[in-house]
Amino acid sequence: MSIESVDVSVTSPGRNFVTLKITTSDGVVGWGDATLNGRELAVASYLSDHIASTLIGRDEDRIEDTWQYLYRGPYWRRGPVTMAAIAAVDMALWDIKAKKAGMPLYQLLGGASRSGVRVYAHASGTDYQALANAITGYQELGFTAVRVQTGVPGLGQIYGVSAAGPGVRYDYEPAKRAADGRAATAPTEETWDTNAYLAHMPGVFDRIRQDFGTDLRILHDGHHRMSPIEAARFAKDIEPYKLFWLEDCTPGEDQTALRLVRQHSTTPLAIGEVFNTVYDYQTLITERLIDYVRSAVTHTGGITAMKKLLDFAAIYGIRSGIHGPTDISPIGMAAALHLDMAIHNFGIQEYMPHNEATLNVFQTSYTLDNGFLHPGDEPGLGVSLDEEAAAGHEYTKAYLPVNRLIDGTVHDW
Ligand code: KDG
Ligand code: MG
Repeated sequence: MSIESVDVSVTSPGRNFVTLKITTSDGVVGWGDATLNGRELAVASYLSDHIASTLIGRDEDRIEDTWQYLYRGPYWRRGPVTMAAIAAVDMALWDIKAKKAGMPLYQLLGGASRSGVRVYAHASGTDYQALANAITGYQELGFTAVRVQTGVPGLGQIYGVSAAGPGVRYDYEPAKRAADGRAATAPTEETWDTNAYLAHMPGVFDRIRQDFGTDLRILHDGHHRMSPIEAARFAKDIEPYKLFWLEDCTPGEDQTALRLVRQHSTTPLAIGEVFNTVYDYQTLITERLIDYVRSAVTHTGGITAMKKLLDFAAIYGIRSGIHGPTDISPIGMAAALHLDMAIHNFGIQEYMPHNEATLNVFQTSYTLDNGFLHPGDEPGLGVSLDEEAAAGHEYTKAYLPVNRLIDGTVHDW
């Protein structure tokens, strides 16, 4: 049998998603996620203009060979656009293989290493009380781990904080359309002050520990905004609050920055949502500078590449913390859950539920039970796209925000 057709679709049920559909000559369909937030059409073009025709007639079972063909073959390697495109093909081929085997994908990856996947939810609030309400709401739903982000006095809208009213925040979405819901023409801009942030956050963690005790797993995302020495001091300052992890404390491309943070603190570190290959982690893993790998299956070359990356991390005692915001489609989320189930060095999985419109377009079979997700036992990934429903949501350009310091200097967002 062979690959008969390769179709790319872009749909926007509240936010944009790029989906790849591969159909074999005997009619088996595989789905892949190629969504790259704010740069969706670049990946869609890479897939439809450069990759699709090269796949027709290939043996769908040769997943490793196809991965190498797409990675080494074109000479130009790595980067988020290329690796998201490869990831989508890889997911679709694993989906097909598992469907042909009549098994959920995690069985092909070695079978279940656990009964469910512990997830962390996103709690945020513009002030402490709103944040505390959100944490309580998640606890009432059975979650045992929350990522906490809160407003900083003196700053307006900042990364990770939902502007919605009190209660559980399921709705944080950083990619912005225009105010009237139509296509944006440029990113919104936010203002940032690292000093104010560093002064404010330790007190927030202190209050959370006082109010919620020691059992709650607390995660926090620095979103690449600190210099190495600022991050080292911050990680040391928050040590008493025993975070599950501090994520992305420094800019991702500077691997050796984390040496300094490590020298000064035992706060566990997570990084990698903007990484695309194992090479982005080479120093971090071999020098044991991190505790959690944060890559998205969608942005790091798919299941084939992620399995190798996580096995490499396992040798150094480093665990998984796969990226799972709403800009990973339900297909990418399912791919993460199958890996999470199968690998030994699972740490935690990020979970930001998709909105109703998205879940009307993608049929999912994963289930949430008391803070644990399970990918379900349907053959394959267990997710598909309703193409008719998807066609009703036209692509609408949206951008991630740009961040500036108070004096106007462009800073990492
Ligand atoms: O597209 C960017 C988002 O996925 C990212 O900002 C979310 O940092 C993020 C996280 O940890 O989920
Ligand atoms: Mg993050």
